[in-house]
Amino acid sequence: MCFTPRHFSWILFMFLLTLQRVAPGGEAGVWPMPRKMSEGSERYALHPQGFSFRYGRDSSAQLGCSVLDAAFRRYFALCFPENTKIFNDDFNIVSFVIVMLCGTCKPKCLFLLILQRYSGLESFSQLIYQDDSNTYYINKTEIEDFPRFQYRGILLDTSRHFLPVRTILKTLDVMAYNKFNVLHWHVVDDPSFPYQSQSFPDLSNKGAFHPQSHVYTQADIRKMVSHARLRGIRIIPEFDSPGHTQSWGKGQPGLLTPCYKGLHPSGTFGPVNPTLSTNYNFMGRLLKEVSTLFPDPYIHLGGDEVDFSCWKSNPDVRMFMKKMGFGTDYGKLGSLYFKNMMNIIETLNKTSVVWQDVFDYHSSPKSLDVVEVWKAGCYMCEVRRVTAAGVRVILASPWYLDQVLIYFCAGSGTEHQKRLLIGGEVCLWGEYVDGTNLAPLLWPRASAAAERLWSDEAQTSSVSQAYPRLAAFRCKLLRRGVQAQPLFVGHCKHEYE
Ligand code: CP6
Repeated sequence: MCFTPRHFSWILFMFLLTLQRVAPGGEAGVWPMPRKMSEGSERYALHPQGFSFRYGRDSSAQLGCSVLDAAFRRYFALCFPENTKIFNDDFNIVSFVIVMLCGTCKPKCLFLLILQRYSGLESFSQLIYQDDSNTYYINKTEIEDFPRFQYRGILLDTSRHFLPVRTILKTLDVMAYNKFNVLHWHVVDDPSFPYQSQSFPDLSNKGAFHPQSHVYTQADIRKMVSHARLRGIRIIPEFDSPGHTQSWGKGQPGLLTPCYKGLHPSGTFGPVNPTLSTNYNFMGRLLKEVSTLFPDPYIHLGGDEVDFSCWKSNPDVRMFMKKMGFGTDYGKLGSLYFKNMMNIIETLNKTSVVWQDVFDYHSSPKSLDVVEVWKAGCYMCEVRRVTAAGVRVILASPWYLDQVLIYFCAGSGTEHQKRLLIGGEVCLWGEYVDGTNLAPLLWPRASAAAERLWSDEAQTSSVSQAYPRLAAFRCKLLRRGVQAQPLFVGHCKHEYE
């Protein structure tokens, strides 16, 4: 049996420690805070040469489970940053064993027990520290853990600026350190279309900042999806429409609505023209390609900030409105567009996510699958409105990183409504972000949201108690080569090099 990232079952990790006890003195701690953690004062020395992660005899996962085999290798290097070249898979080395679903232990063993859905390795790695002679230690610790929300995301925007593939891969690594499990990839938008489509190569040939150097090839995307999967992260692509589509128009003539000034076309274009069946055929073919490349069941359709004024100006659109009996309610035209888009998504056996705008202008909002709430103001009011309609919600409002408001009052409405709030995400929009500043903008600020999404609300609502823990976690990020920005005055034992 093996894991799939979406089906991490309850796993019992047991770390059997058989080394001699030494004096206490750790700087341990796990971010985001586990549900239950009791850290003993006895510490145990760890020797990389004599350490290995193992599958227990009774473990349901065994060697050959590629996700875990790869995780053991990565976490060995993360646990012992100065000994990354060593990796023991020689079964004669007797040292530490990860036993999954194992009930037996030799006498004199010590247990570090971590019970959670996944990422026990991450928690384990954060507990290891070094003394001044660089010996590795871990304190006797018991952890019981599971996430508060199933959806813990980060939005990256690759249209305002191109983000190099290696930057995205590195971000996926750091997301895993924070137990984030969704990358919401806002791939395309007005400024550029960096997705290289097999069926419609002109979209990126004409719509990307550069047709070769500033595009994501199908191979690039497969690499990202696989890198994410190994870390328990889903990638949800967003192809935002009908607004935010200026870059699409360059490679797909006829897609966008020609805007009019009086009786004549003004030469500018507005949202996707919702009156043409050819446009839905195009969208169907594009999204079919996208759905085979991204295995995740969700596809984000966007739908935010649709400016109706261009539709209003266009005589063909006005005639269509008349024919459909929509009057002057352009929300009905938006609804029609989304009904057609969601039919496409349904035939692809996918679930669609839309921005809250669609819920607000849609004539049958109950038919939506998942709504992402992003506007400021009383966003919990909006969450209640959406969940009252029986629709699932992802909350982004409190975590716009240009206006950080970290603490939100969850648990609003009936028990059923609470269950419909499936999680939240940090949005890092790309207007002022590229490969040079992404890491310090994200980390450790997104780490604060990670804790709201993972940990028990009551245990983690004090900013003053979170501060020293977050400062310590930020030092651990530096130690792993992440350019996380400082919280305030202070130092780390290992500064960024
Ligand atoms: N781009 C797209 C954006 C934003 C949205 N959609 C946005 C709006 C307001 C703020 C930040 C970002 N840049 N496509 C809204 C979801 Cl404050």
